[in-house]
Amino acid sequence: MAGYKKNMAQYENLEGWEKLSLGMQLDKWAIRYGNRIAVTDSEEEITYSELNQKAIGTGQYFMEKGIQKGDKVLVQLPNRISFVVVLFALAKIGAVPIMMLPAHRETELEGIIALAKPSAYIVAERYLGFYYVEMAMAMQKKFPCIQNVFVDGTQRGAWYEAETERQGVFPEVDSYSTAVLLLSGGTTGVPKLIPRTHTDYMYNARMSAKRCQLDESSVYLAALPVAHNFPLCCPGLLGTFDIGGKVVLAPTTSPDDILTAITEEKVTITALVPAMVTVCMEMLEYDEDYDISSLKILQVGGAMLEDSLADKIIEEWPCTLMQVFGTAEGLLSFTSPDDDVTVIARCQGTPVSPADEVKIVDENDEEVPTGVFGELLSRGPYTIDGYYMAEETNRTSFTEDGFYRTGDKAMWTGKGHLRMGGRIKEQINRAGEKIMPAEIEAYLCKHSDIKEAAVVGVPDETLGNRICAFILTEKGNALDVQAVHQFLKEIGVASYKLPDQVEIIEKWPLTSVGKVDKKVLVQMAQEKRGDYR
Ligand code: J2J
Repeated sequence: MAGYKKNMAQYENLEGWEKLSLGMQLDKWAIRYGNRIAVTDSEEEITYSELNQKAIGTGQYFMEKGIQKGDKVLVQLPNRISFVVVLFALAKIGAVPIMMLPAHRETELEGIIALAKPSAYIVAERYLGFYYVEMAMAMQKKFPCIQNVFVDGTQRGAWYEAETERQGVFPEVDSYSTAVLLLSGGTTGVPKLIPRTHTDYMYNARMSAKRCQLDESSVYLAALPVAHNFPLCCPGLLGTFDIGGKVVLAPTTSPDDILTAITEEKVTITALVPAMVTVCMEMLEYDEDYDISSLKILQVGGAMLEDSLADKIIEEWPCTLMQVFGTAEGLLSFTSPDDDVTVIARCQGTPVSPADEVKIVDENDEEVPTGVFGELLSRGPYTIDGYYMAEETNRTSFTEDGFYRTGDKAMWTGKGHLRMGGRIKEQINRAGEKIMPAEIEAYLCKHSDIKEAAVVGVPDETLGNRICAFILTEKGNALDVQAVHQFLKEIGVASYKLPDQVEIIEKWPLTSVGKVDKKVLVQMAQEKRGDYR
C-alpha cells in the first residue's frame, strides 16, 4: 500500500454520499420509477421494475451456479441490456465485475486473470464478427479458477431470460466494499485494476449528474463501450438511473450508430472522445437525415480537445459543450453548462465534488503558481487510495499522504479552472531537450493543409528519442519533412522541436475506447525508420 489509507468516515456528511450497495440502489429506483423506461438497446427496452426483476433472477441463478459474495467475475459484454442486468445481478450478490472491454483479447485477459483470479467469465457469444466463446473456453482451460463461463448468445443465455420470476435472497453487502474493478486507462505495462466501492461510485455518478443538470426527462446515450468509466458513471448509466432518466445503448461506436440513436431516441446528452466528435461531424456534413437538435449537452473528454475542435463544436452543434477531464481512478473535472462560453472553449472546468483535493506540483512535489503547468495530483471522496493488489505500483502512483499522481500536465487558469496540457510521461526527451507532443501538435494544426496531428517520441540510438509527427492532411496533400520544417521555422518554433520524421496518415489507429493509440504510432514510426533523414 502507499502507506495511506483513506478514511471514508470523513465524507459521510457530504450531500449525495449514501451507504447503500448498487443492488439496493436499484431496488430503490424500481420503487421510485417503476414503469418508466430505464434502458433500451437495439433489440428491446425495459422499465426500472423489469430491470430489477431481471437482476434479481439473474443474481439468484448465478448464486445457484456457485458465484459468491466477494468473487471476482470477468464481464466482457458489449452495449446491450444484458450488460446492465449482469452489473446489478453481481452487485446484489456482492460479487465484483472486472470491466473488460469487448476489444480485449488473450494477452489482456491473461494478465488480469492471473492478478484477480475470477471465479466466472461472462461473455458475449459474438460481437462485431468476433466469436468469444472459443477464447473464453481457452481461458477456462488455462486458469482453473474460472469455474463457470456464462455466454450471452444471440438467443440470450438462460441465465438472462428465463429466470425473471425468482425471488431474491441475497447476502448483506457492505457499501464500502468493492463494487467494480475498472481497468486503468494506462495503455502500457502490467494491467492495473481500479477498485471502486458501491458508495464512492454512486457518489461519483451523482456529482456528475448534478453538474450535467440531469432530470427525469434526460435521455443519455452510451456511445462509448459501457464498461468504461465515462459512459458507466460520469454521469453515464448510473447517474441517469439515479435521476429516473432513460439510457440508450449504442451498439457500436460508429458515427452512424451514434447519430441514428440521437435522431431516433431524441437523446439529450451523450459523451464522446474528441476523435469520435470529428467523425460524427464529417458524417453530419454529408448526410442531412440526422437530427441532433434534441441534444442539450455534449460531453467531450478522455483526451486533449484541441482548441480549434472545441471552437468548431461550439459553433456547429446545437447544444452546450461540456469539457470533461476524467480518470477511472476517480477525479472528475467538468465545465458547467452555466460557464461562460469562453471558459467552456478553453478549459476542463472544476472538480465535481466540493471535497475533491487537487494539487498541481513541480518535480519536487511543490505546488506551482496559477498559470504554470505541473503534474495534477488528486485525493478525495471518490478517488482511490491504491490499485488492486499492486503494492509496488502504488508506491510510485500515490504520494505518501495518499494523492493519486495522474501523470497529467495541468494548470490553474486565472479564473480557477483546470486546463490540461497533455501527458507528463509522454514528454519527449530528445538529446536532453524536453518536448511536449501536444505543443508540437498544436503548431502543426496551424498549417492550412494539416487537419490533425499526433506526435510521438520514438526510441533512437543517437538522440535518445526522436520526434515523429503523424499528420492527416487536408484532401490528402503530401507534406514532407522539409515542408514541415520550413513551416514551423516560419512560425517561430525552436529548431530542437522540429520533427525528425514526418509520416502522412489516412486513418488513426484507435484504442478500444477511441483514443489515438500512440503505442501503435510509435511502432509504425519504427517500421518506417528507413524513410527518415
Ligand atoms: C486531456 N486528457 C484527458 C481531457 C482524460 C470521463 C472522461 C474521461 C475518462 C478517461 C474518464 C482528458 N484532456 N479532457 O474516466 O470518467 C486523459 C488523461 C487521464 C486519462 C484517464 C471519465 N480526459 N484524459 O479517459 O482512466 O491522461 O479515463 O489521466 O481511461 O485520460 O484515462 P481513463
